[in-house]
Amino acid sequence: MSLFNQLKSKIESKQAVSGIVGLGYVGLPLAMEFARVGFRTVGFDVTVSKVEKLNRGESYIQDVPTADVARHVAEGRFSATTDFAQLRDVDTINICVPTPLRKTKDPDMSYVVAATEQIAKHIRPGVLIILESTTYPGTTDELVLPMLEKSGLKCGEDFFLCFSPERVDPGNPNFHTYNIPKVVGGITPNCTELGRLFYAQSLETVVPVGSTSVAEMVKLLENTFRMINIGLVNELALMCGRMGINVWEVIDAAATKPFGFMPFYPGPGLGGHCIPIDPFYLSWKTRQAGIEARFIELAGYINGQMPHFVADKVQNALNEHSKSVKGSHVHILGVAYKKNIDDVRESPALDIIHLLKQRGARITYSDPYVDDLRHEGQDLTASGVLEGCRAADCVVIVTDHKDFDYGQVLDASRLIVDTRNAMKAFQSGKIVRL
Ligand code: SAJ
Repeated sequence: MSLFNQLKSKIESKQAVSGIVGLGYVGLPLAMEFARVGFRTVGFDVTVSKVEKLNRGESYIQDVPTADVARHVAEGRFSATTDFAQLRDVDTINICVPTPLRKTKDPDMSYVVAATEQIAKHIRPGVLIILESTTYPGTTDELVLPMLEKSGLKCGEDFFLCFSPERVDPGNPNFHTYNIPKVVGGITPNCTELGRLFYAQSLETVVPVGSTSVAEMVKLLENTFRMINIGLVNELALMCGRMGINVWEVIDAAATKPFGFMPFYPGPGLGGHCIPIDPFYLSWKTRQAGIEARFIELAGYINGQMPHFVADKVQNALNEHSKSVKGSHVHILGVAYKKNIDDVRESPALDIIHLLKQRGARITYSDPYVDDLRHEGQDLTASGVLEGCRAADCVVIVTDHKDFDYGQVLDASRLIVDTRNAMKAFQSGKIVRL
């Protein structure tokens, strides 16, 4: 029986042992889905504390209940290890490691390379390998495949290689790993078929595509689409600000169009570990091909200008109250990169705080999800919301968490710069809107 048919029957009978490299917000939920349907699953990570926590049956990922980890560990269906030699014992391997940007906005492939090196070291015939980390089109074919074939094994016959973009949306109450359609593309049709079959055992919808590059490009289109449309409405906010038009009213009214329109909203800038990052994987690659990704560059510039625009708004608002930024107390409401989560990665709040400090303001902040802000040179501890609002010369709403009582904020504040339209229910001369 061919290696393809051997692996096919192992997957169909759920006898295949699944391996997940990288146990973060993508890898751990995926491991739980495979374990849930009966695959023996082994998680691989370089962080000892994560491995120890998981083997104690504890979760450290917001969307993965500890009870799930505990059950799968107790029933012997899931375990974690830092010993990559155990890759020899698994039949499928999902690579779910970070793909950040360097300061130069070039892709940092070091995590993917390190994971692939480990896999190449322990690869054996009959294994299915799937890269899930968001990356530029061509990565699987040009970077991962050659590293694996150095073993002498032939892709499509001895081992099988696919790309499948991760679409995890942390904190999303409706969409979870099992019910988010899964795109998968292989180096060969056999690879694609095994990838499709494997995911189909545990995920509701699988979308096979013709190649790894198509699958890589799908994810970049999805997130570049968001980044560019956010850039569009941010530029609209700048225009409307100059023309004295309420951009929020414009967007809400446009959103009544039942077709052909999708609302995006202006904001203080673009945060997170996906949207500000992924499009630059595409523009980096197209530049290698001699094509300038002008939309991405322009949207990146506009989104990057928003923190400066907010700092100017604060300066002008204080000026209207005969106060300079220098020496004023500014209280920031919300420092996470988007509402109702605790993640501050790439948060525009960090830029806004830096810019206002540069102009001499004294900064305090409140964020129910972020107790301490020790990021990118900041060293701040959260203070009480109303205490901060009462004491401040100007309050800036940067992240519109649901937990804030905006009526109380209005009563307690002298002046509010609202970058999220969080105060849309109120009319007051104290409010300066984006
Ligand atoms: N933002 C705006 N205006 C908008 C939407 C977002 O300024 O209209 C800002 C947010 O405040 C944040 C940044 O953009 O700072 C990114 O926000 P996001 O809503 O895109 O959230 P992310 O970064 O968590 O994006 C993830 C992505 N998921 C994956 O890559 C798998 C994205 O594809 C999802 O569409 C998005 O979640 C989502 O819908 O929540």
